[in-house]
Amino acid sequence: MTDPTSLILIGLGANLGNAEFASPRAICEAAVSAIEEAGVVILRQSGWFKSAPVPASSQPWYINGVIAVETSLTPEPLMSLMARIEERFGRTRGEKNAARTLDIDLIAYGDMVIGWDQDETDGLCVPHRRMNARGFVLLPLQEIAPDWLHPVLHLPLTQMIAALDPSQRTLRDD
Ligand code: PH2
Ligand code: MG
Ligand code: MG
Repeated sequence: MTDPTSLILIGLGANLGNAEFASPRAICEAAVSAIEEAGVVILRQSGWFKSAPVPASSQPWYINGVIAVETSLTPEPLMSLMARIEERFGRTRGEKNAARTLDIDLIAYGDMVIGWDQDETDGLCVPHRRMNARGFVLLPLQEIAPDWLHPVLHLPLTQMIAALDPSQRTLRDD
């Protein structure tokens, strides 16, 4: 098994449909295919989860999932590819945390640490700055890489999941 700390991890989320796909889940599934068609190899894919919006709001619940991939793209070009796929699925950028047709986040790039010493709003940050406090990332990730360790916080998934705020509701979308 690949060393879990060497995995490139991508999170997907959506809570709106678009003209082509009625449901956020269909968008997320199509987004995984689009990532694959772009030449990125999908090594592992979690199940889909439904999760209450964080922070709590009256927005629709999200569909979330995590994939582990193999690619020769370094973080910046991989992020650009993800942004292009978001746009193709109708993503528009409005307010922070606004409802969206598709969000693709780089959760981790092996044990690489980038941007943690910079202001939150500046540029690329891996591991994703708030992934340790998001059930909709941690629970799918636990399915595909249960032994993953946070390269900055040095915490295992079990510990980050145990520390989640109880308001974070993340359920399998079977
Ligand atoms: N993404 C956000 C903000 N809030 N909440 C849930 N449940 N799932 C998300 O993917 C999500 C969110 C910003 O990217
Ligand atoms: Mg996000
Ligand atoms: Mg994003």
